Amino acid sequence: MAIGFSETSMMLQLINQPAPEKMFHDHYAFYSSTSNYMARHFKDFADEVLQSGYLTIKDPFVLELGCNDGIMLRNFAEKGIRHLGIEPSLNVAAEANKHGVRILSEFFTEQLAESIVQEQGMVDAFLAANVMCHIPDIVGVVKGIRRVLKPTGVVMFEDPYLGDVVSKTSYDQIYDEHVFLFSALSIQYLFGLHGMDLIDVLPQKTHGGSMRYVLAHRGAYPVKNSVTELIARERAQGLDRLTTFKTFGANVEQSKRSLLILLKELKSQGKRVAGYGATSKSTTILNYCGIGLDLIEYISDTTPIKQGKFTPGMHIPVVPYETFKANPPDYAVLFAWNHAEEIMAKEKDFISAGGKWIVHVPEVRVL
Ligand code: JHZ
Repeated sequence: MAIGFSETSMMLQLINQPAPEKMFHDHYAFYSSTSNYMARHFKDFADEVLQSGYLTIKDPFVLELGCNDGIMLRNFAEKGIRHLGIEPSLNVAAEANKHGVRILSEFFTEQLAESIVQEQGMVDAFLAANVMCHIPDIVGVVKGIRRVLKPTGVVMFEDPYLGDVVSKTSYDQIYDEHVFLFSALSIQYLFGLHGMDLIDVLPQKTHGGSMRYVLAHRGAYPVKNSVTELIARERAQGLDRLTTFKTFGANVEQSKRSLLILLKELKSQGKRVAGYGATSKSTTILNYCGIGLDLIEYISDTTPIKQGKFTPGMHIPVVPYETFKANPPDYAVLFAWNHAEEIMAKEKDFISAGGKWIVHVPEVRVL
């Protein structure tokens, strides 16, 4: 897997982009609701949309792209607000449906936007979380948004933030589903080409550092200072220059070396090491660093659909959480490092029994 950067669009992206049908189908492995923190986050996101002042007071219509198991839209459904979730992965969409969420199981395109407008009208808010960066035909999506969004409507979407990936060397955010890693610079450029303004930016703690972007049709709303300030910070960080990503590449190699030295040292001391959280991110670390069963004996994960399977490429068994509880290792690599707070609070027994955590962000260390 290789990434490329354009100094014109200021976009960082995968060179080879996988077909969406290969990633999003009827046995999609990630259920958004596996973390309590994320459930709270999306309830807050829904409340912020409702209180934002951007929605029409009479019968607002909210659309969410890639609504997964309905973790956000259920908050609108419960309040009787007109909504629609677009979710091509049938298994997670079925879960959303159980929570009273209205679903269309298709990929979002300009044509689909047209039929939504014809059949259900234009939307006040177009929402997405950890979805926009997954879509190779991002231009098709932006064109669809332009069609479906009311003249006074807003787009609010969030994704892992490139500024955090660079500053924390969290290279595990680069994997097949993450076709792009966005910044305010690249989003402003992309939507600007299609007559839309970036009007606000709101940093989020989720996924190890995310950014929520707020966009509207050109001139519909004033651009907030937050945008001007973040763009200036991004230029200062060098997110508009190729050299920054060359340095990032060198930091990634250093991170790989440190992790391998640590794991091999623990192995030579006869310590047992397992992984915690069979995240998408872990696939990048395992394959890039060449970490297999010789260094990690299993990875524990609470998601039933992942259990009993093997990690892509390195074939480490993914086991139920109960295995971790019954047979804890000496060291656990925290592949779900973005959920550290929630996990540390839950795993006090592991620590008091002498267990230790290994994290690789922002640098490799034992906690
Ligand atoms: P988590 C996924 O990435 C895939 P991942 C996707 N491409 C994306 O963009 C983001 O999410 C949004 C487990 N777990 O959130 C559950 C425990 O076992 O870091 C999950 O499998 N115990 C859509 O996979 C995994 O860890 C726990 O206590 O990198 C966490 O995955 C907790 C809290 C989680 O996202």
